[in-house]
Amino acid sequence: MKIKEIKVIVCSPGRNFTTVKVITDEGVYGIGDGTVNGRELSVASYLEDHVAPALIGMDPLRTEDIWQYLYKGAYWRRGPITMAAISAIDMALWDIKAKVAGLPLYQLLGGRSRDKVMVYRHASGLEISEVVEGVLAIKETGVEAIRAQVAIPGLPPIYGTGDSTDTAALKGRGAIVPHEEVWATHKYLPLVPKLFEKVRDAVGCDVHLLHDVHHRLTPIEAARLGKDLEPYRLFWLEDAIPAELQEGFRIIRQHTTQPLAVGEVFNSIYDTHTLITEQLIDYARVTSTHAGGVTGIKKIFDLAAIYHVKSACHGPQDVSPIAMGCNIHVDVAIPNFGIQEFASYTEQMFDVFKCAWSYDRGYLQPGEVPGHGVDFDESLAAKYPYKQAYLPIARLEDGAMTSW
Ligand code: EZ4
Ligand code: CO
Repeated sequence: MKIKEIKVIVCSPGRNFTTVKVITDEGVYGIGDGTVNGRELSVASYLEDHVAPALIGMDPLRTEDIWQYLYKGAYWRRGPITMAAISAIDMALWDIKAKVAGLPLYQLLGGRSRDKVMVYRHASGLEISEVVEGVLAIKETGVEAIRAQVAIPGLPPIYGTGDSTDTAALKGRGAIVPHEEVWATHKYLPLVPKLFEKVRDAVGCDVHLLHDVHHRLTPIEAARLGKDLEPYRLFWLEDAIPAELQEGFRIIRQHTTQPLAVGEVFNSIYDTHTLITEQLIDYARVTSTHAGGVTGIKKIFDLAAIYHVKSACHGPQDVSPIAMGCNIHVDVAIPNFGIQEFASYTEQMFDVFKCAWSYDRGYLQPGEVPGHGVDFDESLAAKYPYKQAYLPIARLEDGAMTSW
């Protein structure tokens, strides 16, 4: 079997997605996700200009060797664009391999370790009361784990609490630029414990509660927040600090028993290995699109398993339904699964990405069809061309960029 053609498609059925289709000379094909929110075209160029030409004629079943070839062969190892390109190809190759084997992907990863995959879903709002209502409404649908976020009073809604996510503003000179929002740590820090006091009161102890800081604190501020949240027994505190400096987690760990999660922006095992081997975190949030595909996250979670660190794949809408499918296959197979983030997708997205995986009352199933089970409707995708869009940028109240 040989790789005959590689197609790269950027489409926007409500959000931008970079999708790859690897076609073999025997007609079997695989698809993969290389979406990097705000940089979708860069991954497409990387794949079209540098990856696709090199892979034509290769044996698509040499999944590990092709991963190593792309990773080491680039000379410039790691980085979000390179790793998203490798991730997309890797997912497509695992899809092909599992289709050839006639098995759902999870069977090639060791088979099932569990019957179902627990998710967490998102509740947010401008006021604490609105968030409490949201949490209760989600609980009603059978969900057992819920992330709660609230806006800072007196400031415009921040990322993750209102509509600011993924907005782009049109500047005077006609360029589309990221929306800018305002951040104030001293207003945020006392607010979050108040939010969780109310939420915990409303839902009781059966529901797992989570919170995402989106990398906006220093280690000592995060330590303070962790201590303040301890009475509410959160499942985790996510992305408490930016983690380029992994040592920062040592400071948080010295002060609080609050479980910690990090890793949605990580793209390799080297971003996580200090955090894992020093047991500075409890959940690794790497996802198949950004950390090297199925091959990449399997290596990270296998390392994590021996250090009591669990998996928690990133799963917002900008991780495409293809990557979500791959994540679910890994989730169901590994022994140290923790939880799966699940933002679900719009109907328009589900029309373009046909999924064998399914969601029901707080749990996901990978589906039983050969491959990873997600297919891509190319002709429908062509009706939704790329639309320039960005994640928001945060500035302090005095207009400065943040210190983190
Ligand atoms: O910031 O998907 O945990 N989930 C998140 C998401 C991410 C965006 C980045 O593209 O933090 O909202
Ligand atoms: Co997050």
